[in-house]
Amino acid sequence: MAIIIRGGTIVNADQTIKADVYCDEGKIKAIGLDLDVPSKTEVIDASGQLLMPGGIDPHTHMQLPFMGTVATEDFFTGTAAGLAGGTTTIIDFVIPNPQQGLMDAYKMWREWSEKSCSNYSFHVAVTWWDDSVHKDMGTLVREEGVNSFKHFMAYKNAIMADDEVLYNSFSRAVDLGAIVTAHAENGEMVYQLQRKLLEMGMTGPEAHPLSRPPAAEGEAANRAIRLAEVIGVPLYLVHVSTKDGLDEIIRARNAGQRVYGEVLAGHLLVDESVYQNPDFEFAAAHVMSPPFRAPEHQDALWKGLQSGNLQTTATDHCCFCADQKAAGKDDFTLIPNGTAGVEDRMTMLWTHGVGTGRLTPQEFVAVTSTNTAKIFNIHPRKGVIQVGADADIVIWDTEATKTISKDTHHQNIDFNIFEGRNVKGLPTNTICNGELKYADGELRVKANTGTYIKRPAFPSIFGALDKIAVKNKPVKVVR
Ligand code: DUC
Ligand code: ZN
Ligand code: ZN
Repeated sequence: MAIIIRGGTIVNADQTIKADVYCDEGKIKAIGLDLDVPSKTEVIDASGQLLMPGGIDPHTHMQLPFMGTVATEDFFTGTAAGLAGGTTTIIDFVIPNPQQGLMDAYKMWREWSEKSCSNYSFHVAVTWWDDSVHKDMGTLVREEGVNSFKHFMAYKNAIMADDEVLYNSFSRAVDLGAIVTAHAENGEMVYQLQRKLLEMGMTGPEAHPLSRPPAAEGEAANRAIRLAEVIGVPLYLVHVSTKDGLDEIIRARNAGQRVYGEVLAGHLLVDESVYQNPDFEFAAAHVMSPPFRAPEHQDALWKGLQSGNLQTTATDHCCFCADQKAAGKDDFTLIPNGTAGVEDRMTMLWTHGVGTGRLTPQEFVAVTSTNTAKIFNIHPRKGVIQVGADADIVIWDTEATKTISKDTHHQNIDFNIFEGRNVKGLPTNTICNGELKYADGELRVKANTGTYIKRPAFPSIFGALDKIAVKNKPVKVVR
């Protein structure tokens, strides 16, 4: 059914205007004051509220098989929880096991994700290399709308990509017009530190951050950036958690390199003291990689977001419950890594970003939606409220408050890293592809109603990059 949203103020990343929005057939069809619409149109009164582009979380892991178990949040419950928090699109990850074909893994994830109830898309991880991977990357870009490839520089003996894989994959991506992304932690350093800490008898979750020091991120960020520089491929670093990683991004951006950085709501708002908690369940519930950090890193991350050196916010939503975390009771390296947040990202960013004056409402829209849409080439279909865009809209009550809790959240996990936090600024209605999917505290969702979003390759960017790469072309000296 067509919807008209009346009385609200539209906040896009580039302008704020008071206007009604008419949506039909999944699209925004008209914007203006006192619009005339067909009589059967559903009317939503948004007086006194903001209308913002639906949130895009570029980093989730629904039902991920990982570390001997499977994440509890599936594509239905996870996309529903996202909608309850104002997020209308997730970009999840296909992660092939080493030696598993990329297309095989991609098909598996597409099957699992059919139960989604919002928009969803996939980055595909390159975890190993041979000719079939080279070929499958081409098929994914040309036929399946995958324009981003992920590289785990950590998780040695599992999904870690070494420099050879990184080099091959980055080179293939640049030829295809795709962007590369990386989880930047030096996997060898982490592995050796884990062994050493265990030998020292440090078996609890307090050892987790010690095994993944900021230098591990700084080194890997620099390595990925330098490889991308030489190859000429745009690079997106996921979950930047340290000043060390951020400084590498700033250096590269100042040198004119196309490098982007993502920050997690969790890294901005939870600090490393959680690992000192004497309660194993509490500390283990916070085990994710990279770990939560000391406050000086959090300050740097906020500044990175404010300055535009970090462009996007995400969650790395990856749910493991207490019984799963218990696998690492006697060995912290066996605690499944992951924490939740897809439902809370927008309100936590609003409360601590806009509510504190760090971000303007327009900047909030940029870092929760628009920038991600642009970086991953789905703008202006997504990330903006304008005629012709998909009707993904969150209606936002800046005065609404709640206290976050695992007892009331929609996420399928028995813990919330933001438990007890008071937030101000919440979605009252979430419209996804023109359908009202969340209204006044109630989800109105059905499984298998989501939309897979294809993301085209970047021809124009690569024209420019080719020209830059020419600079590095060898010139044979004639003797
Ligand atoms: N980090 C996590 O904490 N979980 C999933 C994968 C990752 O890189
Ligand atoms: Zn990661
Ligand atoms: Zn992740």
